[in-house]
Amino acid sequence: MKVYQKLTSDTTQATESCAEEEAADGKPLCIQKLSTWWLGGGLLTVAVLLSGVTVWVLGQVWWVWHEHGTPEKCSSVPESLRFDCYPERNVVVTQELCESRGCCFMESDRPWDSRGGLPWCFYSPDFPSYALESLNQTELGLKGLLTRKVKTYYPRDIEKLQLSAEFETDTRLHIKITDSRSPRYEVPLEVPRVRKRAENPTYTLEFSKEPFGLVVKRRSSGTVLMNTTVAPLIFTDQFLQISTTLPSKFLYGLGEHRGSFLHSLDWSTLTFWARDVPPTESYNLYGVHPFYLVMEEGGAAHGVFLLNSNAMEVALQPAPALTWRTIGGILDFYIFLGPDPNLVVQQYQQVIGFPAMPPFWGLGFHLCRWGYETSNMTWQTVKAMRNYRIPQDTQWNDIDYMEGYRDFTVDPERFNTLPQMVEDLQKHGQYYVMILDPGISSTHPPGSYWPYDEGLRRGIFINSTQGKPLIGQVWPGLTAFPDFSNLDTHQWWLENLNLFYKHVPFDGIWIDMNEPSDFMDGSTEGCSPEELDNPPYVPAVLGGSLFAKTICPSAKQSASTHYNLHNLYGLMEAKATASALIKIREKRPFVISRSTFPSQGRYSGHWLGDNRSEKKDMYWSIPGLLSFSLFGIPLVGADICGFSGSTSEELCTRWMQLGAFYPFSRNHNTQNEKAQDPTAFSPAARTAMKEALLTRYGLLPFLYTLFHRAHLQGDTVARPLFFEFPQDEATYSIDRQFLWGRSLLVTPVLESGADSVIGYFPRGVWYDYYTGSPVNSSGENLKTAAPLDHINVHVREGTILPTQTPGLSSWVSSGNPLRLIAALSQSASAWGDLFWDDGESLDTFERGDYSYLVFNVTQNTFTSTVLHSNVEATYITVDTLAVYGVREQPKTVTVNGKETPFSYLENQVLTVTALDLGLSQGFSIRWL
Ligand code: MIG
Repeated sequence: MKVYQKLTSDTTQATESCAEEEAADGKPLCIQKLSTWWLGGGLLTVAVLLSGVTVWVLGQVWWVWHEHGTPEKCSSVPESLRFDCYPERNVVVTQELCESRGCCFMESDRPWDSRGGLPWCFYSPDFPSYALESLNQTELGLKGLLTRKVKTYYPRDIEKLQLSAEFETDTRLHIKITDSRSPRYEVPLEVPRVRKRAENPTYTLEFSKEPFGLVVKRRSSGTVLMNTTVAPLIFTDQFLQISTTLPSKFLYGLGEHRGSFLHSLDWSTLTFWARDVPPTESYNLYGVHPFYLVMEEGGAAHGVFLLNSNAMEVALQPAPALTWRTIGGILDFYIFLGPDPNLVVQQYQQVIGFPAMPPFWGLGFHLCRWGYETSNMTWQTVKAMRNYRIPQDTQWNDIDYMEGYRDFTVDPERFNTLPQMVEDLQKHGQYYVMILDPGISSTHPPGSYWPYDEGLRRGIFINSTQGKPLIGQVWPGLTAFPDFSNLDTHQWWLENLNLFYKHVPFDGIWIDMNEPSDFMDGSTEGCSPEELDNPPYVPAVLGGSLFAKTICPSAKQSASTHYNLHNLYGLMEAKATASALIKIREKRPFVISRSTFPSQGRYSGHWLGDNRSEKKDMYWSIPGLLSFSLFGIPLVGADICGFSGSTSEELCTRWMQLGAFYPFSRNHNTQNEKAQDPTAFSPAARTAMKEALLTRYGLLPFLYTLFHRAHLQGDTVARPLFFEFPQDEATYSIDRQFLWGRSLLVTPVLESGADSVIGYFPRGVWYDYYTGSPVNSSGENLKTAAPLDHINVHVREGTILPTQTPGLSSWVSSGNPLRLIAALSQSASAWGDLFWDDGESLDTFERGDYSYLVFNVTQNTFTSTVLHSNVEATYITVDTLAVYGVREQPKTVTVNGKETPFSYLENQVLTVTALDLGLSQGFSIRWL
């Protein structure tokens, strides 16, 4: 009773007072025995707890409930703390069904529906759980044994579990719960090994012995980050469940889903199972990212990652609390203490891996569509873009280029000029990317389609339970699916790409349909009735079954069953594709993948899938970008102007402006819709789009530097405002604006018919990016002009941006002189940096083949300091310095001590031009 009351009155506080037992070495360890959860629930309840459970007792309990109404122990559980005991969606939960599970049934006037809602059937406080039998010190932490004496209502309870808690770093706690007797499937992710136990952990860990539970607190504030004592732990072979309270309602992450960036905790359930479907709220989508970030009171943040690749579900409720349900693998949690949200995301990426450094051209503008009927039609678009002098780095082709939609083929008639077009692109310093789908056509007579014949011969396809390649159906008709968990498959994929490259020397690869998508449910033969295809519990996935529009979970892959590997398909394909690109081109690979999983950023970027040409889809793209920033996949964007449906000139103009600030900027369209590339519109719209792209190209040195920082240490590129202003709660729900790094605030127009936009400006000075005019905000919503040819972008005080005269391709841009913009803080200082290299070689940072410069302003002096230098940076020069926020007109300006002409405008912008300073040497510019 004590426990429950305390939890209800303040869920952020710990349960009972902890005995403060310290382990021998003084490390945080506190074992407490929670007293019986409930003492006042009547004699029978006590009997249950004291004597262990017997069917007879449960029967009596049921009888009492039935005869005397709801026992107090049920009615005392406050609504927000009711943890769903009957999450099955295909059943109408009756009192009888509920009580057969030993749970509390209470109808409520709040409707319960298939997507969540207040559960009518929930755990009673004395629902049997595990007991912590022993706890021992290990080199890195603790190891314990959990036992369950009373079976649950799902088959195959694992009666003995091994618990390990490793204090990996001062800000990272690793908790793993698995079968203590036999190994279970674990995600094959290479995570860094830790050898030494953290010395000054910023967290404490406490346990409840029986029922078992753990409590993680932030040491400095005492905030309870996790408390799993609120509901029973369930660990059966195919149903694993653990619940925890959350210290606040500010919860982010948990993708891939469509919705606002800040999750609603009002009884919603998120499902995780890679699925090909146009993004829709509450559906499981293309990728799976079981990672969340929570903002605590006071501005600290923490994150939790569940390393598990099975179909899963996360139920959210207003307590605030969260329940993980997965149907396989183990419970393998990493908890990151930040305390700054930027640090949380960095710490997460220390586990999953930092993202790859993209080639410079990957940050240029990409143009694509489904439905270029011929290579000449594709080429025409490229020429039209050049003709109108609109920046474009990359031209893409969708499945149209293939013969019969077969991978590694080119339609010999419609796409006969493809090789010439690619050559032409490359001559112009532009690039070519084409799509590949994983499904390999299986219906061609032997000898007529090498990828299939050879795949069969090498045994690289996923097999059905019958031991033969599983056959599904995708674009080419019947197909087999390469098993990318097998390294032989990587070799076969490489050889196919190599052969294709000889004909079409592509620069990057777009991997689609890799959930994997199947137009059939399962296979030509359906799936088996067995428990892998039809597990005892099926999360609330779209279609109601695990094989809805994908291959059978029972299918066999070399690393494990598809049941375990499904969510990893896109990751493994991306890995094979990136490594093939490296071998073929010997340059940085460029891969964009639809399906993703943690650590994907190491191999690819991501686009947000089949959106629609509607303004709400334009809005959804921002929470999409921000979520993938959290997932360590900074190279992300949505189909600009919308994929399906038909765009309007106004929408497409606004979207091109917003899309110019997507880290991955691609306009893509479906087939049978009218063209939506910039050349398809009126001169006014076309010009506005071109201007937006020129702005992007001008900012490429800054964007590239942000990507370097992402690669180096996991900084985000497209960044939520609250990452920079964690003390300002007004920023916590903002997802209609975002930052680039710490410095640039993007406030797009997301409405139609607007000529102004209201955006939140955190406290401080923000300078108009284009003019340098200051906006002084007290931390408020401000209205700014936004005519159709303008997107609002503001520079944060105290930052320095390296920009460049934009060219029509990143290759041209990258040779142009720099314009440095210093936006002074109220104390007249500023800071910024520049990473520069050849833009395409492998591992330039790792090999030291780069330049890194730091820019500073203090005491009226701008200084450039070279921290690392190689030849690459010497070919560009600094032409201009613009200083925003110079309060008084200077009398003189000196460059390296020499007086120089300058201009000063009324809006407090000081400009010095024609500097012609090399980047390889430090310099200083002073105004007095
Ligand atoms: O079944 O390749 O999301 O971008 O244009 C549709 C055709 C397959 C889905 C991708 C979309 C692409 C389309 N593909």
